[in-house]
Amino acid sequence: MKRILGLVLIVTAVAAFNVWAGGKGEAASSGGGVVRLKLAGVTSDSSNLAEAYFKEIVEKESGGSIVVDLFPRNQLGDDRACVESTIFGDIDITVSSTSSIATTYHDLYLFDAPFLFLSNQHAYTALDGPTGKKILDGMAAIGLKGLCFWENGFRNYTNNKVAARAPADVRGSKVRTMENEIHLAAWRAFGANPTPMAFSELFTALQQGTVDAQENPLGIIAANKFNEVQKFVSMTQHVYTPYIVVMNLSKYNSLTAAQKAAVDKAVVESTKFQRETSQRLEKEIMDEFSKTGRTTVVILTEAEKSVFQKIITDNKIFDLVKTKVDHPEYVDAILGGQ
Ligand code: TK8
Repeated sequence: MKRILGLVLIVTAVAAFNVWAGGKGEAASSGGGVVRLKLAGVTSDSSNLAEAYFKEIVEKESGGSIVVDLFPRNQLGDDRACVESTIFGDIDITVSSTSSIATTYHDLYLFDAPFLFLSNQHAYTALDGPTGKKILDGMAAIGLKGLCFWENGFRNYTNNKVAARAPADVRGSKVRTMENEIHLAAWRAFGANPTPMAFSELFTALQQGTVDAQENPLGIIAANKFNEVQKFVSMTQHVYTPYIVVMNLSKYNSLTAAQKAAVDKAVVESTKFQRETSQRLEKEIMDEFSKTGRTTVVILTEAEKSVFQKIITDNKIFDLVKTKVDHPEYVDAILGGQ
């Protein structure tokens, strides 16, 4: 009897300590009952800031019962490697470009369709609406909890030779693309000579001239200093690439209701923050490129962009997208404004 009473006292004391320590946010390194989440981030400043913001909210809202350890700037590997580690549970949360993992989760090919989104707002409406939710929820089939979509941004073509404004200017150029079939097909249709390559090899390839050109959103171009090895940034805005933030599903399910609520709240708030930051930084990056003068930002008119868009239509790239995704009806839903 005495022994049982002793045990009850100890358990109660430990629980009380956890509540006290948690409430003061002091449970961080004590281990006892604290859940540590390993978060792998990408090489974009807006994402890095949002990763830190996510950590802050989760830790505060969970009363210190969750600690998020940040591994920003792809230090644990390329997006695809990190997502695979998240499926296995070696990493708990990963931020990844959707295009990098479309081979693993086919519905993400949807977002590789060039000129699917013509504005950031259209992207947000679709990604936060019913189609986006279905795509996030569908990730359960591969052991992931799809948390949300952040913004990598509209992709732009950079090169060293010409202030590109038209398909004729990219003809024959050896442009690095992601290892993604839709991107390859689109660049072939534009008349370029696309070369798929891992992102981690890209800077050196540009520097050494293994490839002439690449395409990425402004935030990635600036954070990886591609502007130091590329003279022209043409604002082709041919593909809007979202980031998808994923979590190991069993890890999410193992959290208490209160901890899940903390994660869910951080997801909503960090998404708003990340997109606002992405838009703000894109403006700053354009100003800075123009000011330093080393990189010329080439603004395409709507008419110039629509020449690229027509090539996508004429080459039936959307039909190719529909053969790659598991749910071709999502393409039409998004085109219909959802
Ligand atoms: C960013 C990477 C990269 C992607 C690429 O996380 O490979 O070009 O756009 O920016 O996934």
